[in-house]
Amino acid sequence: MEITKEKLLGFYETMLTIRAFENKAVELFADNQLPGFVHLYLGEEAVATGVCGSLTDKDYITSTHRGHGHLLAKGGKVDLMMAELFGKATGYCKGKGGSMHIADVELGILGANGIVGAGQPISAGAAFACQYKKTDAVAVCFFGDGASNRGTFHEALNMASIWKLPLVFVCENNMYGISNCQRQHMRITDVSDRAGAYGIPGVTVDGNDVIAVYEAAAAAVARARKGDGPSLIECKTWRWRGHFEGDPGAYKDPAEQEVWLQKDPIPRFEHKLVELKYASNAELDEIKAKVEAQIAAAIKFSQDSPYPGPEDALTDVYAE
Ligand SMILES: Cc1ncc(C[n+]2csc(CCOP(=O)(O)OP(=O)(O)O)c2C)c(N)n1
Repeated sequence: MEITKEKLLGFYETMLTIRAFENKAVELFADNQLPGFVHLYLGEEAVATGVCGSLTDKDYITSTHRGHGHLLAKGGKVDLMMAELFGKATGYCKGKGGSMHIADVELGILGANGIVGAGQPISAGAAFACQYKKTDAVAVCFFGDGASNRGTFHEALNMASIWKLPLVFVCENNMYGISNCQRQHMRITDVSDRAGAYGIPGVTVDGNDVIAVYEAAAAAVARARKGDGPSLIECKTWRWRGHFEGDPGAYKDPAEQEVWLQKDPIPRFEHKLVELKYASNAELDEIKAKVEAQIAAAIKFSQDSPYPGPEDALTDVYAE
């Protein structure tokens, strides 16, 4: 599949943005500047980037409790996202949602979600709406290996399959559900095997290779847009941090962690870009500087923003 230089450099910028956003979130959380729970996406950047790289603004995504990467890759605004993490009134939910409740319907982002597996039926509903209204849009559902054990997963795959919904299920298999390694919570190695039970295509790809993810996603999205129905893509990856910030992740095998750190998706992609002469090291450095400046500005914007007042406690809670 031919991928333009612009698109590849766009992937690079997106992965760097996610990495820089998450690295700063580590520091800010440790410094007590971020209230609430924060689940980080470090190490998984190639999945969101490759998948969202195959979508347009018209398409929909549902996200998870580990959603920053999905939202950034789908075009979520860095300053509004950061302000939401800070609990400030300028954030996406006016500071009342925090990390797990960020949505931007204009961009097709139907929301991060603290309920594991909740995005599966929501994305089926969105895909049904696209099909019913004949809009040519598709929906993508991100979820973890743990969430593929939920009833919502099996119901959503079954309904999407029988109704041929324009839906792509993306399992980011980072090998853990909280402290449970995949080996402890299912008897199969590849979550993609579950697609066969619903008569839809299932494929497993290297989730730390942004091009492999993009190619699989682009094929599944094209199939969905054509009216041929849903697919399941499993992206094998690794969660670098604990389940949430504050969890030291002592249950992980340090040797296994080391192997995965060596497969960091960003240097791997940098190497490819330079080797294929798509970019020089100097051009990549320029993109890095641009991203760092954008994140620094988002942090300043958030720190300078006010908290919501007590008088706002009940606004936007009920529809008026
Ligand atoms: C319905 C429901 N059950 C349990 C939980 C508690 N919980 C939060 S995250 C999580 C594990 C999710 O694992 P996975 O789907 O693999 O996603 P990952 O955290 O690895 O990205 C669980 C069980 C929850 N939030 N919602």
